[in-house]
Parts: sequence; C-alpha cells; structure tokens
Amino acid sequence: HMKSMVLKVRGMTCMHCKANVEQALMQMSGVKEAEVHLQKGEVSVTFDDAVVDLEEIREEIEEIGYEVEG
Ligand code: 9UX
Repeated sequence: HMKSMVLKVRGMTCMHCKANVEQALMQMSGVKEAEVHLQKGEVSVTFDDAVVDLEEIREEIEEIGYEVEG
C-alpha cells in the first residue's frame, strides 16, 4: 500500500539539488511523489511499499551525492 515518509537529508543547498533529488526518486518504480523542502533539509516521499522500500530510496539519494540522516 501507499506509504508517506519524511527523510532528513544533508547537502541539498540549491534548486538544482532539489530537482536532482526529486527527479532521481520520481524515476524509481513504485515512487509516486517526491518533494524536497530545501530550508528544512527534508524530502517527502510517497511510495508503494509492495514495489520499493525505504532502504532503496535512501540508497538512491546517497548514490547521487546527498546524505540521509538516521
Ligand atoms: Mo547546486 Mo546541489 O550548484 O549538489 S546542485 S549545490
């Protein structure tokens, strides 16, 4: 079923960072929504947990150069 999470992510400082993270996540199968809030250093993601899991989402964010907290 659909699940929404907010991740704390370090290193997102400009509009390109925002677009990079949102586009990388939106390209993953199972991800329905991804939105970066730069000032808060947060990524909101909505995904189908039958298709993709949080660990894969974390790995994708780290792969493109940002650091997921926790
Ligand atoms: Mo902006 Mo983000 O120049 O990694 S793309 S800082």
